[in-house]
Amino acid sequence: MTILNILTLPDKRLKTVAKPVEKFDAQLKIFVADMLETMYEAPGIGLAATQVDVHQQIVVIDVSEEKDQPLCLINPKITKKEGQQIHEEGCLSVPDIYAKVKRASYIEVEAQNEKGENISFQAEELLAVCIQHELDHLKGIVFLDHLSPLKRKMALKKLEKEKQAKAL
Ligand code: K2U
Ligand code: ZN
Repeated sequence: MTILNILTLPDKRLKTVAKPVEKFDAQLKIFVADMLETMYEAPGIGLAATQVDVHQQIVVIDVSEEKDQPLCLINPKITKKEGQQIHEEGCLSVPDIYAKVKRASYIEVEAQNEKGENISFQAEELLAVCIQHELDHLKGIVFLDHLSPLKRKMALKKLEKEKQAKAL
């Protein structure tokens, strides 16, 4: 398996809108395995294909304590949103930047798994936050886009400073 390169802001490829997956073949299964390995190694609790410069509607998630409950969502759609929750979010594509984001507290999801089988389920709390965060990536949206213009500008400035400091 392969650790994939994760794009970071201000890379404009993160703004790409992902296309639906049509072929559920061995190559897709290998790519999903590489995404999971990349996510666990980062470490993170979610990863969207957009973040590794593959613009297809694929996300992997694992919010379990033991990191042994991987979830792969292909061509995912949120079919119902209810309530509100505010959660401190980070992002593997926006390193070392954290901000509070308001999202739905309860969602219903329809997707396909890596075999192409239809799945549907409900999610709350951190799983709901993570799914909304990852499905944003498939639309070319990062969590900073939910912040006020001033907070987003401050976050991007901090990100730039940290990148410059790392480059020294
Ligand atoms: O998309 C990503 O970069 C993965 C995020 C997913 C995520 C962000 C915020 C809240 C829930 C999920 C990474 O896992 S960032 C690392 C992280 C892990 C746990 C909580 C917050 C941030
Ligand atoms: Zn992210």
